[in-house]
Amino acid sequence: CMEELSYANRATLPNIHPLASKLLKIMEEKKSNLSLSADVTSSEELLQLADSLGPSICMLKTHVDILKDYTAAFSQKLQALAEKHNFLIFEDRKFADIGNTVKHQYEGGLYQISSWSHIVNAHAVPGPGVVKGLSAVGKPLGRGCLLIAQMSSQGSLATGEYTNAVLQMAEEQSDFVIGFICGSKISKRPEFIHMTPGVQMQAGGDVLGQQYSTPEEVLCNKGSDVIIVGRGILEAPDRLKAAESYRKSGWEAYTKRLGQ
Ligand code: 6AU
Repeated sequence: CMEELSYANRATLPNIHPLASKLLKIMEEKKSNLSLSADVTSSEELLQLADSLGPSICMLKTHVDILKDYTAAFSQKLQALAEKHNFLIFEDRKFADIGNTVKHQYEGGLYQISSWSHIVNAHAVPGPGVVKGLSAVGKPLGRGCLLIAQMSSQGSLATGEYTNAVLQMAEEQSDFVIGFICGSKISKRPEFIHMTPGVQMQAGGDVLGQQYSTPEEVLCNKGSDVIIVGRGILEAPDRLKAAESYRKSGWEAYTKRLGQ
């Protein structure tokens, strides 16, 4: 565990992206570095989750393309809940095409993601054009993007030189890129937010290659900022109780890292 700037201090850095600043302030206010990965297939269930777990989280991550009943009205209701409980929405779309195509995928189609999601993510495989395309749509709306620098799954190819190239790409477009999906802290720039999926109370994995680390390991030892938790909460007998216990573990690990 190493000493460093608090979330609150990072929120006021002169070069911080306004959306990154907003997220860091929410984290400090709610004492939460927990993002719920709301991987359910019914809109009603997702809205119920957002309303009941909203007070415990700093961000709600969606995969809207797994909903069997998505409507524009759903996205409006989700935005209202984000306002009510003060969390950001992150659509985990993992854009990975040429700039011109991702522009359409981000703005248009059935989901019109840019109209309701504060944050999206992208693979760096296509090169900087993927970020340029997303930025053309999202920047005027005050949106932000996370680049996938590492993955939690077994055998991931996003390692080493690839991860370094992602870092470079983020630095070159820091007016839209606010941070990374990664397993550990990879950038020294405190303006970037590190977010880590593959988190459960017990290390382990699933049968399809997912690999889990604990909140303590991710936030304290690996130096990441946000834990993204799906099944650790969704499969618990009491989801609210589970979310609160991840929030508490996450906050304790963070304060330990700060040396408080
Ligand atoms: O906690 P889980 O395993 O139930 O869910 C993890 C969530 C899923 C994945 O699509 C996502 O996190 N994810 C991502 C993201 C957020 O981009 C990257 C990655 O490397 N691993 C991963 O699990 O919704």
